[in-house]
Amino acid sequence: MRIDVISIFPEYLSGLELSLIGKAAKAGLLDIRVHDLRDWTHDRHRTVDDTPYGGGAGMVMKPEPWGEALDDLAESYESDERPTLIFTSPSGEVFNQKLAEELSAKESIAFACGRYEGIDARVAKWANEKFDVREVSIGDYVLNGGEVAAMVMTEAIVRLIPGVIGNPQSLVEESYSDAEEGLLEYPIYTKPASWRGLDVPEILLSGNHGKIDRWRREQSRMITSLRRPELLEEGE
Ligand code: 6GU
Repeated sequence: MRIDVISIFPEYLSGLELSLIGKAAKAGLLDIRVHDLRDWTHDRHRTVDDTPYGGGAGMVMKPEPWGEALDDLAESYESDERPTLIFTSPSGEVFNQKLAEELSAKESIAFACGRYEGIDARVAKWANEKFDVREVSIGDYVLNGGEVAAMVMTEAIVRLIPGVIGNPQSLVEESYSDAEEGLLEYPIYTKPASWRGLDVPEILLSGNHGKIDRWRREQSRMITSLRRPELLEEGE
């Protein structure tokens, strides 16, 4: 999979070279390319923003650098599949595991990281010609820019690519997975069986896997109903 990120803070994305994602890149499973939007400006100050038409607080990202950057990006693909272009935005559809799964099957994804009050709305409209465009948020709160959001989505997507995670069974048994009926994960324990006066639930030491499975499912339902009751309704 190829992932491109366009940002005015490319250094922000250096975290993607670490850990599991960095390893996947070194193993050739992943090709991550980070670009500085200012490389597509032509003025001395490398200007990327301007005041909003209609008034209001804050600045808006100018369309011209984005247009040129996305032109060059669109030209650079070798694959025939239409690349997916994600505009990060607190007003987008909310990212979740289902979207992560869908995106993990793509050949090429690109992130356009907005800053300030956002990118001139014509950019996303124009980009539809060459990309499958989506506007995506990572949750109901406001960040200063899309860089951290792009990293969050990249991590959630990349770990689903076959071969990135050593033991694929761990993907099956986690929160939000189909096998767990989209519920939150049950509590887990390791040795010692007794620690600071707290004991591991006895059933987990019983060796009875039918009972253990039932106990875990019950725990999942309980935790989900307490923390995320809306997930129980979705699964039914
Ligand atoms: Cl994707 N961008 C920004 N700026 N804020 C956010 C977000 C994205 N998702 C949640 N808040």
